[in-house]
Amino acid sequence: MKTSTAMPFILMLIGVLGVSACGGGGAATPAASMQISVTTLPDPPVKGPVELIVDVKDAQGQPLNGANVIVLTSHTTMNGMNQQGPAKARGNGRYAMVTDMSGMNGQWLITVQVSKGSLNLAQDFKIDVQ
Ligand SMILES: [Cu+2]
Repeated sequence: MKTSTAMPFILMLIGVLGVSACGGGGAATPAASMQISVTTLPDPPVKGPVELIVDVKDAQGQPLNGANVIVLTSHTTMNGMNQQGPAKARGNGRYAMVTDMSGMNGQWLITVQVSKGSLNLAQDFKIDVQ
């Protein structure tokens, strides 16, 4: 049957497109020099303004202050929904930004880029907005 051969190809195509749409975050090489974690407010995230809270620790597990933190958000189920902005330092290794997810439920790809001096790390997170 034609449908049984066409379907895997279509799925593969979607996969390829999805990867290329999110390609911005791959520049930095992962290193054990930092630990990045992301939480949301509210948790779990719901449609509307969502605060993305980034906690950064250094290799010794201590809060990393004074870093440059950029957050890229991408609505994985839509094209052209990419946003990027700096997260503001809150102290104690915490950085945060508010992003607008009004009417945009589903899966979001959150790429966090942290740099300080020679340290540079980008990490992807996925959140499901309800
Ligand atoms: Cu969207």
